[in-house]
Amino acid sequence: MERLTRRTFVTRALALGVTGSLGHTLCPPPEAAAESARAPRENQPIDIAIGAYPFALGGRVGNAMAMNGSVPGPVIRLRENTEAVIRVTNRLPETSSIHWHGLILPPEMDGVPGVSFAGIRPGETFVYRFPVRQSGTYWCHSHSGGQELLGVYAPLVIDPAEPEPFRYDRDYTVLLSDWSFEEPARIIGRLKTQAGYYNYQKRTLGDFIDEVAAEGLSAALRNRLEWGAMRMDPTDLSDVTGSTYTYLLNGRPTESNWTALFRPGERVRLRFIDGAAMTFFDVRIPGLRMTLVQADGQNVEPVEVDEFRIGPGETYDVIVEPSGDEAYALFAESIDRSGFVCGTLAPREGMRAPLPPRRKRPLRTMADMGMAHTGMDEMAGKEGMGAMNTDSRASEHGGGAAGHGGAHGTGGGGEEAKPVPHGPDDHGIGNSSVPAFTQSRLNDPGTGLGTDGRRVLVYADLRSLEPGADEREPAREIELHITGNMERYIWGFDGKKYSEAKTPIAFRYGERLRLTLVNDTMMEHPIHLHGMWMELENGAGRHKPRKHTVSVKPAERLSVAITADARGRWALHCHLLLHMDMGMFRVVEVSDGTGSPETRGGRP
Ligand SMILES: [Cu+2]
Repeated sequence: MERLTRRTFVTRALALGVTGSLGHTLCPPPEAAAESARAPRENQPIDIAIGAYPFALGGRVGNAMAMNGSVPGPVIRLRENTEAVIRVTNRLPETSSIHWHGLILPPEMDGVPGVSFAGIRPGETFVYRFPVRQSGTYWCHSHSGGQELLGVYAPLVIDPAEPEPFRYDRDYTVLLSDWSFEEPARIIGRLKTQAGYYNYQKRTLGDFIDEVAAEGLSAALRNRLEWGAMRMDPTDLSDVTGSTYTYLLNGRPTESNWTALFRPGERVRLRFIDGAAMTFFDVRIPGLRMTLVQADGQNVEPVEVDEFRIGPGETYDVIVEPSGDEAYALFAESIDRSGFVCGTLAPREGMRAPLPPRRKRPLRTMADMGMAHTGMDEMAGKEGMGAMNTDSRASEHGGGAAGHGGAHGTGGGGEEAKPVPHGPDDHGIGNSSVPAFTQSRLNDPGTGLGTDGRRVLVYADLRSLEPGADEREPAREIELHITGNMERYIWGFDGKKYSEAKTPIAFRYGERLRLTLVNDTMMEHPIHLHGMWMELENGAGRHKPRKHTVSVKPAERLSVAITADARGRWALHCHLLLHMDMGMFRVVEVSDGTGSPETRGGRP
């Protein structure tokens, strides 16, 4: 069997007229699909090779790893209600794997070494074979060591069997990621030695003088002392920042201007994927409203937004209607404002929109610190309280948010959300800070967003288009605390790294349960569950949005309902790659009966 080289798949993609201006797409039926009316053949295998790859960027060449010789790998395009057959050959000198992020499939096809399969040894080919029972925008990536960080990731698009409930004239995948010339182990080493190593944006003496001028000496001092007492820095928004990262859009930096073409008046679907190892992005297209139609591949009631924050692992599909002979910036800024990547939406190649002005680095707020009750009033107004201004924002914009923005529930499944005091367990050495209170932040666009008049997506906006299939109220609740010790750079759940967790988290097959995630840390964590959907309890009633990755804000408490409908062992982890690697990882075991599945742990 011929392995697809870059040239052959570019040629095929062009022949098919498929997406992306680079156009490298892997479809199962390249020949059959040319006669587009025909249903794709089911067993036409897709071939993927994972190998070392020299990645050129800004005059330097890095040692990347890649799928079929490109970062990201080619778009993999499947069709709902077919069987996927994907042959993955490992040409690296180490064990590798591909995980199909967001796909519901048998556990042995999920691709997590040590959890549900052995991994793919050097030189071996592993054949993934699974029924495709869903549609939408997803992605795939290696689940072995730092391979994902080094480039082993690709968009995955599943075309639906039935027509979609929205219309568009063309679509593009827009995969955002981060690239560093530093080796993953070196980055971890630096973070272990000095937590704020990559934070070059610390508050300076000049900032302090400004604060004294604005607030008076005692307020400025008190503010510094509070942060100092927690050994935290309010400018710490990301572990790894633009000081080492170049941010990429479909593998391209801003300078190379990745461009999506449109004809004026067309409806363009943009499939945004955050495939970064460590970066949350704030995404906007100045001059265009975006109509969000899917979240994590699932149809949602359309929401109009100017901007959305996307965490590693999440996907959002939006439709835009550019008009005129004008270029628009596809602008994705890192959460800490230390960098950005910009592509272009234009009627012709070679055009470029002006770069939007950069925004100020935000500071963490009292809500981020979990001091919701005690210090909120005095801090409001000086730190740009995200949580405080969302109500005015929602009513100002009306429509989407106002309709359902007020009714959010969490933890108690729809009861009025109140800040919840942290329990007596401080989770030990694995957890360096314990917020006094955690609370729902489903109406909060997040640190640094929501104060400039833009309509920013909040989780409370998301409503599944179809009502959920399982109407049962969860019969039990599992509370899991997201914990970390930034100084030692260890991360975990309930104060324990994965290596210290004695047993898997046990789900009973068929049960309906509530997983409540409590973020004790001062960072956002995108929590990803394999094998089953998480239905976000955001006040949408039967229309809870289904997500595979849920971003939990600092000092936030949120709940998801889960139907444990997939037997086997599944990963549950933070999708910040270094957090996962440093211990924020668990195995969930779904089994029959009432017994807890003891001591069958295993390392990924
Ligand atoms: Cu994390």
